[in-house]
Formats: sequence, structure tokens, C-alpha cells
Amino acid sequence: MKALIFDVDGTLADTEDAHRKAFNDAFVEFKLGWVWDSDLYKKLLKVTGGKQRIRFFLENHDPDFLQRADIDDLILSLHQTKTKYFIARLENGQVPLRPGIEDLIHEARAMGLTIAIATTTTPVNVRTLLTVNLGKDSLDWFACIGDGGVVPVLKPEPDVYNWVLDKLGLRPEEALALEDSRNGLISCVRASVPCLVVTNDYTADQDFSGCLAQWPNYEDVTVAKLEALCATIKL
Ligand code: XBP
Ligand code: MG
Repeated sequence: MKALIFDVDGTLADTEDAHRKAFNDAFVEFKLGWVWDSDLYKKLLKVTGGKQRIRFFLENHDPDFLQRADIDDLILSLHQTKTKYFIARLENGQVPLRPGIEDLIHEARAMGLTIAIATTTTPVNVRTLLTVNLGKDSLDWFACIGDGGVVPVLKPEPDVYNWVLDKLGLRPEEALALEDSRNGLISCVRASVPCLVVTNDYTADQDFSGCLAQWPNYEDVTVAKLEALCATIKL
């Protein structure tokens, strides 16, 4: 195990409720009358990427709305507004890292492990989450940050993991990915990267067949435990 590749949403932090509320804030600003509650949002998480998620919602709840001539521009503006509200929540300190994540990052760095990021989220979201919670320097701790802007196709496709591995100059089996969702796991499986799934309230009942292991939290997770897990791959 030479590198840890961290997913962001649901892995570094439980961000999804802040994303959900930011979508709702944007819907209010645009006077659309749409409200995404937690049960609906759980279903909408089937699709990664905020713009794609809005389109998926409309396909299922208001297909006629998609016929508007300005639909592409509208989704773009809505998503920019959603990002503005999401960033405000991050900057207000409303989205802390998951317990155990900061210690794991520090331990990995101290042991000389490479750390990187593979996510589908908007670039400014990752940068703000890291700088608010770990300080400005933390952006340099990661050998590379694969975000939703680096490849055209998001998870569950493997592109972002392939991009990160290419940047790191590593083979998939030299890395361990940390994910929280089925889409993240499938992306890893397609890129042949071993994947530990650490679930959260939004993802705990998803199907994680194909993962190396499924754990409930990061509270007792150490580099030694991750190395022991990777060692089981050879058995
Ligand atoms: C997370 C996502 C993201 C966020 C929204 O998936 O699907 O799209 O929910 O972010 P993963 P944007 O953790 O697997 O990367 O609105 O910025 O797209
Ligand atoms: Mg995730």
C-alpha cells in the first residue's frame, strides 16, 4: 500500500445534508417550489454530480420542465447558486470532518504514505472543505486532487481513479481507496483499485459487494489496520 485515495462527500465529511440544504436554498432563490427532503435525496444520490442530480430529479418528477428552451443554462445557474450556498455552509463551520479522518491523514503523512483525492464534486467545494477544516497548507498535502472538473464522466465510471493513478504513477493495486457509497465503490472496481467502504446514514443500506471491507466509521481506523486489510488481498 503506497497511497491512500480519499473520496470527499461522505468520506472526508458528512457533506450530503449540507449539499441537500444548498440545493433547497437555490430552489427558493429561483422560486421553483421544489423541496428535497432526506428520503427523496437518498434516492437522488443514485446519480453523482449536482447538475446531473437536478436533471435526474426532473426526469422523474417534472419531465415537462426539461422541455424548456433554456433548460441547460437554467440548470447551470441553479447549480452555481447551489454551490454558493454550499460554500457558505462550509465557511460557517457547519461541515466538520468525520471523526478519525484528521488523525488518519496526519498518520499517513507521518509514515510517508502518499495521499490523494478522487471525487465527483465541484473543485471549489473540495478546496474549501480542506482549507476550512485543515488549514490552507493542507491543499499541498495531497499529491493530487482529482475532482469533478478533471474528467468529463463522473463516478461510477472509473475515469477519476484512472486520472489520479496516472498522476501518481501508481498501479491500482498499490493504492487503497476510501469510499462511502456504491457509486464510489463501482468506480474503484472498474479502475481495479481496492476499496474500503466506510458507510454513513445516507449509504449504510446500499449494496457493497466487491469491497475489500465495510466499516461503520473511522474512529479506530489506523494506517496499520489499513495495511493489514490490504494484506488480505493476497490470501
Ligand atoms: C458525491 C456527489 C456530489 C455531491 C454534489 O459523490 O455526488 O455530486 O453530492 O456535488 P462522491 P456537486 O462522494 O461519490 O464523489 O453539486 O458539486 O456536483
Ligand atoms: Mg462519497
